[in-house]
Amino acid sequence: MSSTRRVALITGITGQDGAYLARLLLEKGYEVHGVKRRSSSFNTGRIEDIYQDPHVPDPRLTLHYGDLTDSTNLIRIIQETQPDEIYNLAAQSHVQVSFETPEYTANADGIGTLRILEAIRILGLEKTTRFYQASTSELYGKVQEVPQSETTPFYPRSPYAVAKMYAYWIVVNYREAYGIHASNGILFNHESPLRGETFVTRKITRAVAAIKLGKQERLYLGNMDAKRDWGHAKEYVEGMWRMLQQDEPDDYVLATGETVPVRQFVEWAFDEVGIRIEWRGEGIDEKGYDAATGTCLVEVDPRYFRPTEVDLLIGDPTKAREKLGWQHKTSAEELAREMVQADLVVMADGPIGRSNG
Ligand code: NDP
Ligand code: GDR
Repeated sequence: MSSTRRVALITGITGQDGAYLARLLLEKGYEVHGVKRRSSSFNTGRIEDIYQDPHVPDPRLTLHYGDLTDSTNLIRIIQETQPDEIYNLAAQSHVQVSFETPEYTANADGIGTLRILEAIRILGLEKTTRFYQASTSELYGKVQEVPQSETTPFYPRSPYAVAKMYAYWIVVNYREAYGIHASNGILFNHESPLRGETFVTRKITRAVAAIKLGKQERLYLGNMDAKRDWGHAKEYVEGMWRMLQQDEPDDYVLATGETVPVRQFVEWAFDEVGIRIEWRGEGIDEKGYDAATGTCLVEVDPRYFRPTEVDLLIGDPTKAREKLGWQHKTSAEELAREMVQADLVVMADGPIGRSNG
């Protein structure tokens, strides 16, 4: 192990952001360690191309079994790896699922963050290990003001967002109380071909690809009036890294500054495969038809409505632009088209897989 290499530890390395961040840090010359959960089937698909056999000498990427609900495990991993930077990306990250698993979500997303900060203290790494927390635009919840910035008040609207609110404030508190270089990235929605299959963008692009290939008949969605500020995950992980390179820790919004209704994302995705969607009906009776053939392709299913919804997110990334020199590049429309193209390849290859979300 080289002593000059910077060492990073990523929790949630098997997720969308973890996969992009691991690649970025390897490119920058870091020695990367990742925390991976034990699972009954392989869960390393997103990092397949950077995976290194543990038998190679002097590996640059090492995976450790772990879980954010297990303090002693986290302490041991941090002690063994002595990271210069920790990126806490692990979470039960699905908002709707958090209504069904509120206690687990609080444990992993809220207390899990505390466990890592405590591990830093217990091991005496307050002055040497920098910490990034994956905070979220879901903290804004019920609309208080637009666009939403670092000074906008929080009003979380789901067990997920409430758990992330605890995490946000414990990070601020440990920064102030113990001088830890700990920063919150308040990231607005970011997507990619690696996005989890049950988040709305990926659900749409997978369905569009499957419908185009004749493997699926219809796409069922919940609230299509919801508006999101969608950027590209690959660009957002660069912003995370930049936060930890600052002399002082701080909290930053990463966003595009543009907002798009779910319905519009659906239209772009179908357009990419040459289908123009025509909408008829309203509310739960709204349906999307192939304008050329009259076939119904999109339908509302109230099971995807949330007990409390976040209607409108639009971020103000001015601080990140001015202090970090960070800016998004990919528009939501470009993202939709890239994801459809990627899913056409994925879907052509095998079974479409089924999951609710
Ligand atoms: P994903 O759902 O794709 O990945 C989550 C990761 O966390 C996976 O590696 C998952 O493991 C792991 N994980 C879940 N629970 C635990 C646990 N108890 N212990 C250890 N690991 C666990 O999320 P994203 O990559 O999209 O998001 C990364 C982070 O950023 C999350 O914290 C999310 O809440 C937050 N965020 C995401 C935004 C987005 O738009 N993507 C926006 C703002 C914040 P496994 O692969 O085994 O499931
Ligand atoms: P979100 O993402 O809740 O913003 O959280 P998601 O893609 O799940 O929902 C976005 C919006 O689309 C509406 N919607 C549907 N959502 C899903 N999943 N499935 C559907 O069928 C559907 N139909 C309509 C939702 O109601 C919502 O308004 C994501 C996660 O990555 C969080 O971890 C992260 O913190 C936030 O983004 C920022």
